[in-house]
Amino acid sequence: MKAAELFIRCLENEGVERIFGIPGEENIDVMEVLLDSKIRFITTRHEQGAAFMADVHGRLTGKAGVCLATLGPGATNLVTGIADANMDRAPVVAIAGQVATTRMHKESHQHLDLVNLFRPLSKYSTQIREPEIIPEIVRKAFKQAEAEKPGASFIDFPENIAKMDIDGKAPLKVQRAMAPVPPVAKVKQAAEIISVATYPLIMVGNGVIRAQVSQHLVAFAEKLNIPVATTFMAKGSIPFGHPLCLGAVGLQAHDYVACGFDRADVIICVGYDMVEYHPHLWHKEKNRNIIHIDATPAEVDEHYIVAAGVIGHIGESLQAIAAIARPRASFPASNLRQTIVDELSEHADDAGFPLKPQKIVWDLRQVLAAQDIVISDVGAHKMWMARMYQAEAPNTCIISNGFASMGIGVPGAIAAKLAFPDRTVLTVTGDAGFLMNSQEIETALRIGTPIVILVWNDSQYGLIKWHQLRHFGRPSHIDFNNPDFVKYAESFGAKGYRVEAATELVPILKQAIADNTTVVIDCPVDYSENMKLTEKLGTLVCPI
Ligand SMILES: Cc1ncc(C[n+]2csc(CCOP(=O)(O)OP(=O)(O)O)c2C)c(N)n1
Ligand SMILES: [Mg+2]
Repeated sequence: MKAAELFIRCLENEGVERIFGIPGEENIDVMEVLLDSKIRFITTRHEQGAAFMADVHGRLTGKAGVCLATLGPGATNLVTGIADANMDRAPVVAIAGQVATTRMHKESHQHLDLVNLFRPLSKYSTQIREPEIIPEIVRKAFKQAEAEKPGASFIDFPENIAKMDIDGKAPLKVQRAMAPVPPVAKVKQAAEIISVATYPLIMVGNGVIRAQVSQHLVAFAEKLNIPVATTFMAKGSIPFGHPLCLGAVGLQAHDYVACGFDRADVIICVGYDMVEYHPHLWHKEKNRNIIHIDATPAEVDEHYIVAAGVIGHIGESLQAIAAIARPRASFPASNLRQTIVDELSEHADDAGFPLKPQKIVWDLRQVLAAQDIVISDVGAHKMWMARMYQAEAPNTCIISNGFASMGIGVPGAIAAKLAFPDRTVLTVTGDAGFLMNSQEIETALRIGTPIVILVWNDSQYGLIKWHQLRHFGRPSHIDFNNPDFVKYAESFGAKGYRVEAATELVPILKQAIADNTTVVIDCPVDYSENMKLTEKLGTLVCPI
């Protein structure tokens, strides 16, 4: 068989159902073999779109998303999405074409050293130099991408190798390592610290969602009566409606939930990863007892010196500690939770126009069902979504907060809809982030994935303005003009709606979902609320 065919057989063996990408000259053999494969190729309109689709597929399913590009410029266009996946711990395998091995030693048309380019953006970056190593390379790429902590693998496939004949080789057996049972001594140590704590607090990171151990987390918190805060990327790991849930931490300001950290003497970090929320932001004083419960040892940081590290299967660690730790008699954070809950509905009936961020988030929650999926893009809208969107189940509010790249929203929503066709999928995006990958509207329409794109329109890089006002009191170079988003949507053959009064958002959202096609909603937003929030939090009196 041809090496390109062996390569595709190996991808099939990994359970790959779809590849996102753009064909090129240097991967024509792979594209040809794909015609006879059950793997579906999703042709995108930019390689960055393909990389973000693979990224979101990976984080939603735990199985590596796959994207493909040609050499040189095709591969460089993958970079941002792959870096996002890698730093957000989403499993992805990226594949690029490459020039023939016979012209790599000299200056040569479109040749770029891709293995080195992708090295800092991935866990594993390699080139196929001989056809017989294809089964090992593909297996290793998937194994590395999917193992804790997940991330990106990159494979560079030179065109002359893809054409070679290869006999006697077959895909390798797929094996996944299991997280080990946590050591008893460490479980005991953690349980003792928790038993004598006066105010323990649990902080959950995305690792809990990846390990699919939310039910163990909730049981642990309930058994020991300890309040739970989540990072942006762990939203939904405990249902917001749960009385022990304190919502999400991550705003670089002293938010209500930070009051819990002020009071805490023991902070139990579960599946926590410091790329999500740096410890100096919640542990300046370096005087709390930190318990690290995760699949991998803690990263070194002067603000994250652990009192006990319990390494192994997170669910088993939680069960084992809960079985022997002394439960707390009362839950001291009930006032705090009430304050957080009350704030969410403060603007539920606000008639102001443009719409307040709080009102948009509230209306969205009223319209979407518990299992529906929201993908947030990156900007001020993300901060409001992270802070105020009530996620009731894991992986229902996707926020990139490791690499935090703009442009994930539209392609991410397409990948989510492909993975979960029975759920409504909506992206909340800024007007800037939207235009970074809005070309994928054409992809969504062509492949028939209905998604709703809710654009928060402020004609500005809103988050940057917010930072500038906080630091210097005046904005610098953040204005731009937008196209008419309704006409823009219509020009693709999608639907477009413009919100012209606060009361219109809910009916438009309902209509957009019922339309069952790709829909763009242009929603003007009042970001004067950003600095009001900063001022409010600046003078915050903790309700505990
Ligand atoms: C690819 C990329 N470029 C730049 C940034 C820095 N950045 C973060 S938010 C932001 C502004 C986002 O503007 P918009 O999409 O309109 O959202 P808004 O803040 O207005 O809600 C910028 C420039 C980034 N995170 N990612
Ligand atoms: Mg904006």
